[in-house]
Amino acid sequence: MSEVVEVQNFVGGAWLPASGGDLLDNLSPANAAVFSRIPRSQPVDVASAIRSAKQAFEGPWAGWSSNQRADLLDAIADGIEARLDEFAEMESRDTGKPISLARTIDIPRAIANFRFFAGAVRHDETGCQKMASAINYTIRKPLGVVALITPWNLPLYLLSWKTAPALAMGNTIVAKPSELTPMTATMLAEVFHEVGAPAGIFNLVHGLGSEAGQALTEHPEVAAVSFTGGTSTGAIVARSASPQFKKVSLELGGKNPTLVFADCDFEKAVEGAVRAAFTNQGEICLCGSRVLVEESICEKFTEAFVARAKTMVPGDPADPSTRVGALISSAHREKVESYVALAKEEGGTIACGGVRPKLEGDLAAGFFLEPTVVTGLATDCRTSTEEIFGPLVSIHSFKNEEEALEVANGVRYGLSASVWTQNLARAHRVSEALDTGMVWVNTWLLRDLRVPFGGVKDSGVGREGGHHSLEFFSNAQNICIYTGD
Ligand code: TXE
Repeated sequence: MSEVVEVQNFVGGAWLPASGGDLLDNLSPANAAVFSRIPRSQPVDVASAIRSAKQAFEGPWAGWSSNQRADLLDAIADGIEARLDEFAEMESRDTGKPISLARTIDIPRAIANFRFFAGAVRHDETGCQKMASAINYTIRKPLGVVALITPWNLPLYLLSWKTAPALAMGNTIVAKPSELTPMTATMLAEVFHEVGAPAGIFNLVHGLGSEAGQALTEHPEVAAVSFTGGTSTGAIVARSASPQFKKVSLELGGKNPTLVFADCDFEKAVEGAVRAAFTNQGEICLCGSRVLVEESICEKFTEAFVARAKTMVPGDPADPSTRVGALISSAHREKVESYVALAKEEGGTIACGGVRPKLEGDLAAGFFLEPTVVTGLATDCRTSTEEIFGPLVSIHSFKNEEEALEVANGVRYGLSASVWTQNLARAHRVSEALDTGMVWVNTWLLRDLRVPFGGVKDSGVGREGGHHSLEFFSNAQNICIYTGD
């Protein structure tokens, strides 16, 4: 048995337990074993982290130039990179995701986020509007203390996506990672400590969403809340932050369609649709969980899709050859399984998966579920329209473009979509008609960090990425100077 690690909060540059001393168990999804304990922070702990962040905001940090802040972000990136394997192993252990994914996507992307925003703020510019008798120019000012609340599916990736632009613009941070995946956030705090970052610019408070998270969003000294998580939690966050007119960015759920037209490159479309469905066990808000296929190729496509899904056998996340790992928790696996049962009640056929794989040894206790494909469902039933956030997709056929769009847009979510066609005019037409914040054509999850990231409808409010993030984490101030008639 490996030792259970006790993690602490990082406040004002020091490691501290929660004031009441209460701890929460943190499990490894691959074997259900407790491997760390985290502070169950209370509002008083959150208040003390906010105080530290406020002091840091008003201290020497306020005088740092954007170049100095960019240098710090680069040093953080270097610090993570120097421990890349350790970060990847921890992320895989904490989330149940395959180590190959953590090593090639999650951690490299976290490093890239710090480097990207270092570059972005170094090259940031402002405009000047000249009038006959005056000149206007705009400066951007930091907001103050910002709250970053992040989920369990891409822990370091999403925390770094918010931390880097927040610091780049001169804010100070109180971060609350998901209580289910506290480890790489703690390692990030270690890196801040190692590189000698000013105390209090990055504070980390562990605990439950309803306690520590809620206290953070409600606190009057928090100027902005950047939240990624479930749609219903997003509504709670908006309710507590809005009365105080805090800036709020909400990146929420999705039920993203993959639209496959008969004129697609068939092999590439199958491969892309399977990747969109099951990457990270389907636990990414961008996953394509509804596959809509043109009638004339639907049967052939479904056969190929199912054949490929069957090759995605869940296995030990620590094994470099594993492509599908464990779900985040027992409760989450039960939620996904409840949709397997619901799909059957709603008249669907389970074409593959839907059951727990049989794994040996410790892994037998892990939260694994086989990639699941459901056919024969109505497009408006609950399974076809609600966010499941796991390895379960439904395949539906459509007759024409109009029907495809009606189904694609017929849900409360509007985060992303992917379109598979070789007809250029259709690619443009369909993309524009989709009610989503992002569309991929003949690809999926190809990301340029400059482009706007975010959704419409119940998928959220606001955009992250490039200058969108820099604008969110700052207030514009226009200065108009009278130059004479
Ligand atoms: O997320 P929560 P959960 C979806 C997915 C999943 C569902 C629930 O469908 O099944 O959400 O997952 C903190 N005030 N996504 O319950 O609750 C919480 O501690 C302030 C989509 O794990 O949204 C955590 O740090 N904070 C998604 C963060 O919010 C609160 C990723 C997210 O947790 C809080 C994850 C409160 N009252 C789940 N309550 C995506 N869009 O990528 C909780 N939190």
